Amino acid sequence: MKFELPKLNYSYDELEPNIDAKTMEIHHSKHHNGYTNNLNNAIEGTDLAGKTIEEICKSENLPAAVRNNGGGYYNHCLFWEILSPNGGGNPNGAIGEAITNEYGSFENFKNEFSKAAATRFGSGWAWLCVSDGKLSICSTANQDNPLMEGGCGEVPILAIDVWEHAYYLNYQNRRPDYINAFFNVINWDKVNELYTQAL
Ligand code: MN3
Repeated sequence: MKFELPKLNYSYDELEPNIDAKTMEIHHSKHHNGYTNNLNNAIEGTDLAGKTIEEICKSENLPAAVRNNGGGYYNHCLFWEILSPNGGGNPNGAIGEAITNEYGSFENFKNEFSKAAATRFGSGWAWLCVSDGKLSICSTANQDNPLMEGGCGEVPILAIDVWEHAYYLNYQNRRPDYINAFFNVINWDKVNELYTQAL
């Protein structure tokens, strides 16, 4: 069973003006598609074939091609899922309560998450993770993620891609503006679902 590029729940232009259609098209159909194909090639005939992407990410001593492309596959699958044209606003439900409990207020959470995303040097990701109901924010380099060796080991429920390919066409060097716009398209219902599943 090969990994497949997931279909999006929205069209490429529906996240505008926060994320532009051209960026979405290239990001999904070229970048994510490339990670998917390269992951399939890298695991073919190895004992990683047949494992879930989570199991692969958690495996020790991953070859670089599997780590980079497996991370690229997993990270973007989560990223597309937690975006929505009807997203944004303040989170409700269990995740809303957990954020307020952990960070004092949604604004404070937004500041801390944005700081993690803005200060990740070079290419990488920022994450909101959960472990035993407790939330934490971290960032990783390249296509690494929290499940991998060296990661925090917690379950990711929110992710932002801060590779330049995620924003450069529209925002050029203005990563903070992209991070701010990302908050307008977060699908908090989905994040809440992932949070409650991880409890
Ligand atoms: Mn990307």
